[in-house]
Amino acid sequence: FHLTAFLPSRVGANREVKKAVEAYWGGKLSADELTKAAANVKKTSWTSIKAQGVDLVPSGDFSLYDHVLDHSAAFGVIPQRYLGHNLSPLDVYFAMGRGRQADGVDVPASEMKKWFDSNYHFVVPEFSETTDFKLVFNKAVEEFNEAKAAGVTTRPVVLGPISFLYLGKAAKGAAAGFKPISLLPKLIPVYKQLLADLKAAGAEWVQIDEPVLVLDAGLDYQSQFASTYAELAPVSSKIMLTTYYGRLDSNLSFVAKLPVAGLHIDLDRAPGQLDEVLAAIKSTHIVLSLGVVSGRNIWKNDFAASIKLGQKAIDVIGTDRVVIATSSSLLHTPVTLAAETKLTAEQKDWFSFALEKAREVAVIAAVLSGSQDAKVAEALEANRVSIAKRREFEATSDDAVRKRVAAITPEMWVRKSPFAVRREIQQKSLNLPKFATTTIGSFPQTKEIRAIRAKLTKGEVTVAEYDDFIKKEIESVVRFQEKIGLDLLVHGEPERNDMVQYFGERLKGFVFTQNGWVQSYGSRYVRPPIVVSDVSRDGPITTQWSSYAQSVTDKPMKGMLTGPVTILNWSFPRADVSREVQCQQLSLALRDEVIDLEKAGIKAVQVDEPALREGLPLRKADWKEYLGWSVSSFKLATAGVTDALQTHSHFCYSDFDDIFPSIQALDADVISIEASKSDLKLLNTFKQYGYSNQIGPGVYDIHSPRVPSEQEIKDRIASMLETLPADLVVINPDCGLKTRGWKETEASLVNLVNAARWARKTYA
Ligand code: THG
Ligand code: ZN
Repeated sequence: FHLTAFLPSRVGANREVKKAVEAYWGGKLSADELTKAAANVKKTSWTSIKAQGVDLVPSGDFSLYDHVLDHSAAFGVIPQRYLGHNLSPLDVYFAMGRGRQADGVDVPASEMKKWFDSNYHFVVPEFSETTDFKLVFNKAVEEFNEAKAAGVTTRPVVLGPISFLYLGKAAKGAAAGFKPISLLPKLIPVYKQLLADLKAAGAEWVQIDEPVLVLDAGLDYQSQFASTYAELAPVSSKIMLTTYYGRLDSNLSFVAKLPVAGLHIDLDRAPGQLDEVLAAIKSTHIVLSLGVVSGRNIWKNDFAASIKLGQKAIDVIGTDRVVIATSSSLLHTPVTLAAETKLTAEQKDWFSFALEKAREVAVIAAVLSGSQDAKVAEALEANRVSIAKRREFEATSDDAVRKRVAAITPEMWVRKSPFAVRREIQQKSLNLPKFATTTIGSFPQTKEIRAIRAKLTKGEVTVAEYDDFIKKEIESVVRFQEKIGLDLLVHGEPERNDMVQYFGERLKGFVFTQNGWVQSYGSRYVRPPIVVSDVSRDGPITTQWSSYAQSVTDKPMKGMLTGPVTILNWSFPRADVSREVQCQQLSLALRDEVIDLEKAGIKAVQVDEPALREGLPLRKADWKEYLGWSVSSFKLATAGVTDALQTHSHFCYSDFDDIFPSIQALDADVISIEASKSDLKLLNTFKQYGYSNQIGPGVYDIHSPRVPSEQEIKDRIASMLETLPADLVVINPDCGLKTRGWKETEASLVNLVNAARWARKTYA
């Protein structure tokens, strides 16, 4: 009887990998020292999962940057632009992830995309008809051996060939109509080699992840799945074909016939699929791995419910064919609750982070297998008590908030006048030039800013001292923007840690961790707030900073808020109330904030919704419902003001083709979108549908330290204007600048302002 927790061994309880990687980039750690730091983290991770009682410990999921990038590097899928610079393989790898601009080398980063419906980004592989694969190194084998040497026999994890190709894109120079999946016949031999080596190294099982199987698109690859796994299975260790984040649905019919030894399903997101999966595999020999412990949230597992699911499976296919697991990789949850000292005992009792989840898997499995000892019985009883207490807490509610949500009417979603009317009124009030320049909101979060915030947390400076520092910082950011000639200014957000955490901390209904870091991309981490009860606002949150910023300049100042959908999608939501209702509660709080900003004399307010797109359900059948409540939540937050207030919104990942009508329906006066890396192709969508409001497609990529030249930006504006009407275009970078240094920020924005001036003359 087996049990597993996909605990990613890549983080370290104290973000050791982040620190080591950044030290390596900064020249403070050698490549060898980086490898050693990584080895320590892996070892700790493997041994600590094993110590929780898990027997199928994963390996191979470690990454210095991103696991999809690891596969690209291992298979030699390296775009030409990263080669020939005399860089070590490690530096080529990092250059692909984050770009490189040093010692005469100047290459931008590869595109990043959101990993399914999560807040994690992967580096998009680039394929063309000339792509050849070779096994440059076998990370799966190396880490299997590494774990073995550390005393842990693991079940290696590899991303499956079909999902790997699915996640990639056609490279710029690829032939017209080229589809990455056409490379499958060339890729299979390399996977065969990888898997055969793994088998030879002694791996009994291998976990092959094919998350594409929870998408509608999975069905397109039906025949490829059959032929690929028919080739892989004979040479491989036993394959645990792994799906997560959703239901197999119509893909189940062919998945159940694949020649694999095991199938993993997500019963957190899709508990309803258990019956049909059992029916489909009953007469096969397939072992079923039940993902009962959520890999996506932080709520304590309800053992009684999980045991019921497990028992149902055992009744149909027998104990020998059942594995208990987390629903997905634990990449999306913090490492351990043990590090949390500020949560109350009551709160702590509601949650499980990755290590605690590993223990939950072990307990559930012990109960189901009948190998229950006193310790397990105790854990079972403790869980019953905890779950009952949480239910009791959930029964309490904030009546004022509930009543306000119940009283929402559709009129509250709409602005007083249509865009064309608002636009004229706003033009008089803001007086912005054609091709107005602005930024997305944040400016570099310098060491000094982080240091003083840390001091405030520790009580080493007073609130007054901190506020003074922030004011000076705001003033200097304002002066900088005036100096280089930006038109619509921002205050730079020095007072904010993270755009979601900041609001969560100032709203009722949330709790926070001290060390609950979750990887966002590369070496960047976030600490998602946790929604635990009804959400409301006590009083203004941002007006003091925005009105201070406005008071030190004659140029218009843009207020800056995080939208309701994004706060919800980047938090851990509560499980007892629908996401729709949680979002409406957030919207009402933000609506009050937007109104307060207008009252304080702010003439433009940006309500960011970068997470709107990623929250889109994985199955098209579920889109309508989500888009219905998410769009109306945004509108509810932004429509409480007069026509004179210019609303802005920002979207980072602009795969909008499918949801265009919803973007239009938001009716923001101005939107800014990430378009610099997607080669502006999405602008065609805007043209095709005739987007009517103002729009600022990012003119350069801020996710890399590289400075775009003035000419590059001019070229971008010129190509933008091939599809967009000049009078709708706003000039801005593609995202906030908080991760950048001042030097590159200044150089880039000067180029941006000059390019906008050029556009004013050229397209007068
Ligand atoms: N906040 C949250 N999620 C996000 C973003 C965000 N997801 C998408 C996108 N933005 C990811 N971008 C970043 C950018 C910077 C950082 C994290 C995610 C970052 N993190 C600091 C670090 O890792 O050093 C820690 C932040 C802190 O000190 O609080 O800089 O903006 N929720
Ligand atoms: Zn962004």
